[in-house]
Amino acid sequence: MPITMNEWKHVFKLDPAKEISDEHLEMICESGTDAVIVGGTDNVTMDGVLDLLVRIRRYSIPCILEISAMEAITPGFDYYFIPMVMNSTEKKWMMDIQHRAIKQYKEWMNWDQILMEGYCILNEDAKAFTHTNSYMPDDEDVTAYAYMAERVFHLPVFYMEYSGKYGDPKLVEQVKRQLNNTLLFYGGGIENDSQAREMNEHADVIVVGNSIYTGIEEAIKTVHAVKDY
Ligand code: 1GP
Repeated sequence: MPITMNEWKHVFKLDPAKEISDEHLEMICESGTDAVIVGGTDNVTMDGVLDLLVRIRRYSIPCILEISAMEAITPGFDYYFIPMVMNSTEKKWMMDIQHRAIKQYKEWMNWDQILMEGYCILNEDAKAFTHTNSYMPDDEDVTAYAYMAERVFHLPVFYMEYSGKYGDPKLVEQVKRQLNNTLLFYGGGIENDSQAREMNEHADVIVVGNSIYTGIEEAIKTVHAVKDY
């Protein structure tokens, strides 16, 4: 794992299928956040990914591609995150697409740059939830997935994904108690500094996505809410 990731607290996630102005992108990249992730579920194209990569590269911020579509993988990012959806009902999303990617690209894969994420998708209305045929786990299921992510699969990241919905801070706290080495990422519905602080109490890293597009000023404040200056 890249050493500095242990110190991260906040990342922004940009969707390559959505428009962002140069002005807003500059606000994101110069906000003091720890990294920018490029990732989305629908309409992720090579053009959209490359456009963001080139524009983010004007800044010194670490830039990560979260891989959701094989056809949109490109070199040039600092890191590549590969989700394994633990609460999918289909083995495909936990194992098979990763297997296919490794079979095809293993000669070119630099494992210093690649991190696997144990994903648990917790919003039934999220596109990723239906796309991956996930089921809604109860709290005990979720904590068991977190435990498995660390103890069975030794994954560097366990990601509680509420995409589009603010989640349950008590469950985030319970999940954190399962983890000693695996980092806990929380993403979903963070729109302001108090939500950012609440989730950051237990999650190692909070991910702010949608509010970049719906309320940039408030979204920027989430950085200062969780980072010490
Ligand atoms: C989405 O977890 C991220 O993958 C962030 O969620 O878009 O709801 O902020 P939001």
